[in-house]
Amino acid sequence: RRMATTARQSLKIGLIPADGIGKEVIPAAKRVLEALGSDIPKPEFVSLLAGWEVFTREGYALPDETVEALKECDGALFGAVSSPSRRVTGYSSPIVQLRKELDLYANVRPVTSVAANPGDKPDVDLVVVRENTECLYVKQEQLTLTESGREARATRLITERASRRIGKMAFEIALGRPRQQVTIIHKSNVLSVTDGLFRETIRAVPKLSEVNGKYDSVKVEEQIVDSAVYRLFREPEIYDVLVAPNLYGDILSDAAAALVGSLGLVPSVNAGDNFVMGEPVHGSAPDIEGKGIANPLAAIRSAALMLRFQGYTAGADRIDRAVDQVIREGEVLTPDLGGKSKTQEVLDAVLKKL
Ligand code: GGG
Repeated sequence: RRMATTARQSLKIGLIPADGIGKEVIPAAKRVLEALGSDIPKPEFVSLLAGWEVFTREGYALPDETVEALKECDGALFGAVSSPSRRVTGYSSPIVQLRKELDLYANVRPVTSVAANPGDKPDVDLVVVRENTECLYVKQEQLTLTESGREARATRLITERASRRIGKMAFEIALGRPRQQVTIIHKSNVLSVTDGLFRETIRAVPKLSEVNGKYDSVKVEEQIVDSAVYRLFREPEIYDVLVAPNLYGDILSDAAAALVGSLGLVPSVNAGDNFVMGEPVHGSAPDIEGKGIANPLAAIRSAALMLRFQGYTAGADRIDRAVDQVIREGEVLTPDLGGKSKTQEVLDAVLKKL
């Protein structure tokens, strides 16, 4: 999927490392973009703030200046955020808010293993297309006190509009892949109204008049979410593109990362119709923060995926090939992959392969 790119002199990229190891892996991704030379317009970086640490210092997790500056950028890279599990007055997850503010309605998460030889078919090669703006992440939760104790409720929003656009994104991505298959993930045997609408709307996408038969070659399957997780672990090769509501997509893509060795390898982009923000799937990993051993490959691959969405295929291919070579050789790997190398050493190895 490519955004329309006009020939430009420079590429303005907002960098939001946010919390924890985000501050270690985003500079690595920046360094790789800088090393691409003429494969992309000269990158110009804008450092921006967001996250829990900013909140504890300033009282807000997503400064208005960050959102305004992003609107002037051609793309962005986000690191990771450490929201607390308890409710904190005045705090709201900046990544969830950013996706809404910029209408980045799709979170696209390719999960691909590296084949033993270049050109061989990888054992795992799937893409989770996660709806990014709705479901339980609308964060409408209420706590009430009843005669029998506290009662918590959450609203789960599924709209036809959001389901249709994420469906179109999934079909579009499937169209560019050899298997051309979309699996709709839902639980409409229990949640027949919300998941029922999601499933029905996506099934109807290929028949939309404006689609004009474009997706007729794409095979449509569906799977109940719990059985999808089971089959993902037993026979990942059955999947190509999985399209899911926000919460199922979040969980499924982290689970799928286990199939390729580490969460530290899985990239994503938050994509809208006019803007794309790369983001490693992993979180802020406070247990390893500051040790210099965070795996930078997911962030580096997220930079490649951002470029791919922007239409800079040559630059994206170069990064992906370099990362694959480093993984395939297996000599310079961080501890999450069983290695002993530092973030900087992995970055240096990628730069050498570029
Ligand atoms: N880069 C992905 C990431 O930050 N994951 C952690 C996450 O999703 N956190 C949600 C939050 O803290 O608000």
